[in-house]
Amino acid sequence: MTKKFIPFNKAIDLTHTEMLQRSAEFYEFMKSRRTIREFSTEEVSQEVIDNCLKTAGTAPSGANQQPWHFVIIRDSSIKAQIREAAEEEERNFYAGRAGDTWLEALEPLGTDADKPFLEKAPILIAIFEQKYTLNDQGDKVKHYYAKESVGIATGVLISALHNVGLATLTHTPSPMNFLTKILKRPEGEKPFLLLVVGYPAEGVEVPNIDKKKLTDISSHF
Ligand code: IYR
Repeated sequence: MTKKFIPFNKAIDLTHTEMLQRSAEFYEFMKSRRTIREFSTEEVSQEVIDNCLKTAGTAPSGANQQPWHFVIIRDSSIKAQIREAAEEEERNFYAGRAGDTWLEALEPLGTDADKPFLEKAPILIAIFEQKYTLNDQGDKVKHYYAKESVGIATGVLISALHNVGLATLTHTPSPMNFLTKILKRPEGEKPFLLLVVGYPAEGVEVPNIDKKKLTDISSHF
């Protein structure tokens, strides 16, 4: 019989000094991640992507239900369909659906309805939230905290990709139901995010924006 509980093996054991150094180094490294919107066409190894996906799959999830599915898209005709559908939504968004306040908030990012990166980048990863799955009898099995769980897994994936020098763009055309159709995903799954993955284009620039200070993002009791 398989045991219900097994010993926990701590991965690392560090002194305070080592912890301090490692945490500072990781902060510096993660701070260097930037969302970019221009990609090179250089291909990315599937073995590397597989390791990053497996890393994302280690994320904690509600009742360990792992309510995520990642669709890796390299096919140019699928990318073209996604671009066409996304740009249609984005044109509506920028032409009025967003409203003035939202567009003002986006102004520093310099975004618009054109999304050439959806065809140019070597890989798109469509991330789906499994709100429920169907068991063998066809009954719905509800997933708990699905959105939180897939959000955590996506964060881990972005970090894993950054860890190997790949650039990412978190793209959320709204609504994104077209992804369900184009990618033929089953009922119970909802598109969560479209992650654009690749190497940055030569000379790409990023918005001159800051992160909030520690004192602005944290407090103590
Ligand atoms: N989805 C649109 C608009 C957009 C919205 C947010 I919030 C952003 O942080 C960036 C863009 C687009 O991709 O252009």
